[in-house]
Amino acid sequence: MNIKKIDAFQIYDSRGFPTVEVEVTLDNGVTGYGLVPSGASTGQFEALELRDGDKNRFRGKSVFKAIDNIRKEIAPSLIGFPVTDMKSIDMKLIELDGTNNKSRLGANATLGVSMACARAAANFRGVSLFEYLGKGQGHLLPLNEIQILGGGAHANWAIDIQDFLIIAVGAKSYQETLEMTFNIYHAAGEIMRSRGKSVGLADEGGWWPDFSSNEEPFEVLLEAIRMAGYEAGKDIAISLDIAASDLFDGRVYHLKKDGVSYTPKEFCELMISWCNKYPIISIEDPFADTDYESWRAFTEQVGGRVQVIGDDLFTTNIDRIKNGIENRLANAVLIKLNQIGTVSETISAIEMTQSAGWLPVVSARSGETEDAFIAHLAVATNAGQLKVGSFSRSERMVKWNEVLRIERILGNRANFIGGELYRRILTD
Ligand code: 2PG
Ligand code: MG
Repeated sequence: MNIKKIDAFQIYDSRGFPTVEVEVTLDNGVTGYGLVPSGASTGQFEALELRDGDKNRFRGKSVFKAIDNIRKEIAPSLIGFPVTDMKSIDMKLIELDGTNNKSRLGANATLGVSMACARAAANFRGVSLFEYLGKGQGHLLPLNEIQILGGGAHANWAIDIQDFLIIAVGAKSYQETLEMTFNIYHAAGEIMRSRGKSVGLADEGGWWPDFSSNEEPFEVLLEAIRMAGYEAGKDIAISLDIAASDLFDGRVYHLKKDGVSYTPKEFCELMISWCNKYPIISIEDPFADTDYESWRAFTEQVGGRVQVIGDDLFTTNIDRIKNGIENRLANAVLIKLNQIGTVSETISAIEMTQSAGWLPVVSARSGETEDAFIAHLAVATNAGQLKVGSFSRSERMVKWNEVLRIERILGNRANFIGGELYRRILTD
């Protein structure tokens, strides 16, 4: 079944910023769409998100050039292509762009087309997207990593650390992870309100804190876990995204809220001390994407008991992941479609991560849409983990809810192993 038409439009993401919607139509009239997300704490090695930069329109953020590239360059080259040949479609997009970071056509252009083609192909086959992407092999429901408190670039630097998240390691089912999260999210909200610390919601739906230090959130989290009736470390573990590239000036790490700067060695010691002091199961981007030495030292010391995730470090790029595996920089990889710009390359990144015995975490961006593509991607690849931000706001909930629908479709083929997953990497 061949592609008949590809069209693109400017729509708006969860921050109200312009983004790309693509619609693909097949010869038989079947269609598929793809909506492109957008990050705020973006890594310097990510594929390029093309924005117009015209200060007179949408503060420079419109995406009309990317849309033009889809209409004028990508569409004419892909019309007539068999839609189920995902690899060739994505190869064609890479070749058409011709750069190593999608900077000519824009990763927002290539990704929108790649996602829309995948969805049109699934629709043509009459199967769910996860079944199409996973060739019928995807059955593992993800353990969720859910933000309770937001900070960093997502909350105007109310605190320096970007995400305080929880993982329901004791949950017996996917549904139970949501129930446990619900209980803790609302307990945390109550605590914040009663202490006069809540000023609203951060970009990903977590509570926007008014804290006086970067460690105060740990207390609130631990109290919320207790108040909700769970045991920290057993039922619920803490997870952090430090997003440390944003804290590093090339020489030292700054925690402005605490008024302290740390050399890489000192910052590594601080991260290790947090892992010793709090029930942390997972930590993402504890160091800048150039500070390999700290990554290696940290992973060597705590990698046997803590999941160490590279986000800005790897940017879903197989060359960077390969380097990370060879140099033992981490033991897990954050996976974001728009960091690399096609669905096939994203799946290759997941496969490379898994074949090294590492864990992938499929992730949303802080600027999200109503597209639940990543819920399908997580199940399709048996990735085992999904990170979407918090437990509020529909651009987040649509992903958690989509996994519930996938669970119903899978029926008794669905599998959930919860915290057991970490046995694959944590040996201590
Ligand atoms: C991250 C993401 C999602 P952003 O750092 O992991 O939380 O943020 O999309 O802003 O890069
Ligand atoms: Mg991150």
